[in-house]
Amino acid sequence: MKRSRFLRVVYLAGLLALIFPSQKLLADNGYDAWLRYAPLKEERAKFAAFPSLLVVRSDSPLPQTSQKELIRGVRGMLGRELRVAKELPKESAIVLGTLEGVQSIAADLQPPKNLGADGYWLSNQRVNGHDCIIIAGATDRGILYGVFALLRKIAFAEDLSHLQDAQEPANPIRWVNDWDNLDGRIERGYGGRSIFFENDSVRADLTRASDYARLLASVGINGCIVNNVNANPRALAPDFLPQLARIADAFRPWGVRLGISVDLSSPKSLGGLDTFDPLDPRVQSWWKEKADEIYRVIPDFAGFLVKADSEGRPGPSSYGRTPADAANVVARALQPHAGIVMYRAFVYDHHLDWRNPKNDRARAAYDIFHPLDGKFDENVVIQIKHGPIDFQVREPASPLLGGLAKTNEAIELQVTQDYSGPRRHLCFLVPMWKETLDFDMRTDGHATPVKNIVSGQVFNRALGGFAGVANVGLEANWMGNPMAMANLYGFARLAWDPNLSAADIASEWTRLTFGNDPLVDRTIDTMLLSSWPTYENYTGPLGVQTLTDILGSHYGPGVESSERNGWGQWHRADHDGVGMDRTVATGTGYVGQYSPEVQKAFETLSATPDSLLLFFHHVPYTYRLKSGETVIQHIYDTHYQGAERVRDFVKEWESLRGLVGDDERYEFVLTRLKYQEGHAIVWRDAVCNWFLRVSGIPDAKGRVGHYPNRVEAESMQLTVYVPVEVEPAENASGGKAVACQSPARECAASFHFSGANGTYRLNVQYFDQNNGKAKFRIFVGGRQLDEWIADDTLPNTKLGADTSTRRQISGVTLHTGEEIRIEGIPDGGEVAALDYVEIEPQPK
Ligand code: GCW
Repeated sequence: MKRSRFLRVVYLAGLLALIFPSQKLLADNGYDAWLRYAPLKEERAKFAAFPSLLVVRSDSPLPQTSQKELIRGVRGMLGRELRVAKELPKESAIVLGTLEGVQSIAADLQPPKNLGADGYWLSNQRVNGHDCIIIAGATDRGILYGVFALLRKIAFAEDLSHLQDAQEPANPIRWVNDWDNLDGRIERGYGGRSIFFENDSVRADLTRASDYARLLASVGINGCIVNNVNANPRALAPDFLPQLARIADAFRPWGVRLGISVDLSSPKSLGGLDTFDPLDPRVQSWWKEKADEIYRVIPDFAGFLVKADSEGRPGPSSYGRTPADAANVVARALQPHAGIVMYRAFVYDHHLDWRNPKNDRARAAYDIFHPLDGKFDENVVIQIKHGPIDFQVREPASPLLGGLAKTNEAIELQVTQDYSGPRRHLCFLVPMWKETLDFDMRTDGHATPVKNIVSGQVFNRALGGFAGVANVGLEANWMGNPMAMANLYGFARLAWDPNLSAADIASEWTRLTFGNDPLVDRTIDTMLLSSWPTYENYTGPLGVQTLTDILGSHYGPGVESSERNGWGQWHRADHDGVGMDRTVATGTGYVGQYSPEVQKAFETLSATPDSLLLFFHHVPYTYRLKSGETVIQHIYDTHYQGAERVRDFVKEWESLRGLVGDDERYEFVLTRLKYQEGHAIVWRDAVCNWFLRVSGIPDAKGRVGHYPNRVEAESMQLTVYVPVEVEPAENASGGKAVACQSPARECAASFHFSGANGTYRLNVQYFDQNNGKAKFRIFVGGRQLDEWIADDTLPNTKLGADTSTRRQISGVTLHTGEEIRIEGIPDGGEVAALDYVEIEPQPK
């Protein structure tokens, strides 16, 4: 840029800053997530005595990263520029290094003894007569974690005058898994395309990969599997490994080690052998040579993640071998290099005969892996999904978590909201994870909560920990919704310390993301903490699981999609009752996989908690819960309560206008919450109507099937629009919609308002397919009220619950008899379909 132009730009920027308040210029697209380092305001005064000098001796990469990060954070939050020195000066300072390192600078320091790997010590000490802040790490990684911990304390405006905080992670393995395909798509990813891959190669620009590693490091994550568990053998190809090495280089300054998912058939499909039988010596040498090749280019390679014999993936069963045979062969190849194998316990038959009431997918992991306990090598870790099925909205803790006393374990949690309202529904999963982590397996009759088993503590295992399926993408806010980042933050914080409470994690995240205003903190925390039970309420309560379309997007309702097929996610609802009988006495025997004490909690109807009733038992709809309510009425009520609660989320968020730092995130989240408000109603109606039809038992409160404020599109006066059936019927109001099908260029639906004169809110329920951008216009008494384009990217091309959405038009004055007319202009495959218009008195 020429100098004169540069000056013009600077001048213009200055002028803009004068005209617009600074907040407007600080638009936030969510990229910085919880690392915003937003300037502290009046709280800055608390840091008047904060040192201006930073003493660092080590030139190695992590201390260097730590130094830069500290300078960056302090600059952002306190507006101070730290100076750096190698020797202790005659003024107060921050001293940063390993435990030995800081002692070599200040010999009198007494750091805590036996600080575990990756632990840190933050402390306020007098050194040479000056107040100093010590940031010491048990390892280089610990230094970095200490820096991030101190920066968090500054962001929370904590008093640092009595700083004394020694922490070490509860779990050695704190990894994320990203299900990125090498072509750039992400399986169950909702934040855009891969930050690592495009066109079967590693991206040229890995800025996002290194920024991701920074985010991860800030909350203690130390490993990342970068490709889909449904692995492409190309991940191990000779020309691909140097490309992977570039990602490892981007991660390394942040202490994050790279690992990859591997396809167990690679010796055959990639290596050209005629077998991948793990017990064939040629296969064994293939893995050894491959491991050596990897470590030549990635010396700190973390290891492999394996999905085998699962959902069509190749595995040892092809040769009559066990998961232990397979895991050990791969593990022995990695062992000389200190690499590990994470072998997933998500192994099951997806062609189960649904007619056999004894069949049960929930049994699979335990049935397969428990007999192999003790047969796995020391560098194998069995990675176990937290529940026995598949990241459902409510599952009991997987019995396998308590069933491996002589084997390393890690718990797999799903950060990406696959079954929990991908990117659009607020669903903070930490409270759900906490329930599993705190669940007491009563192994050998002792208190053995899951968190202490997976950490290795209960059975004295050297390895263990957490794996979180993150699936971040190229969109600016990483996960498609800034609120979804609370799950990534929470996952990592739990991996570090599973004893943290959900409330504390929520509050930490909120304050780092939106600032320290107590009203903002309280409001957002309340929303977060109630969001999972709310989602459960309007999707599938009582442990029946998420009644979503399990065969497709896992998004909208698909109550019957789980039934009469081999996938084994059955709820077995029929005319008489609902639920899976998993008892030992009369059911699938799944309950018998738990320790005797836990069995007692689930085997009988009277002992089983309502929240898991239908997971363990098949009961008639008239069965009375502990609350005294019948099952069917509970299903109706919770769906109404859930949808109602989302309405409150919108109001609660609206109360924060102007308080959450910037407008961009505020508006983004508001749009999402309003969408969720409408979609929760789609869920409510679909599930309630399905149960009404199947059970034949009406809602005692008269709501289900009666919608007095609605005018169905198919009953309006239609011009060119035609009524169409929606499949399944419960996924549209009245089972029908109206569509403007080609070759029509424009359609209209109209009716006359029959209510009293007044001010109303109009909810236009329409369908936004992802194969076009239809236009809508709405007129009242001939005057155009609103127009919009259906250009959202909902996950379906068809009319149904995935694409059903609403336009809310508030404050509309209506007169009795006035004509309301909606025009639809189709586009591409999108047919400008309408479901209904609901006219409700304008809410206060
Ligand atoms: O729930 C299923 C998902 C698959 C996923 C699988 C797994 C990666 O539908 O998309 O595949 O779980 O966890 O392996």
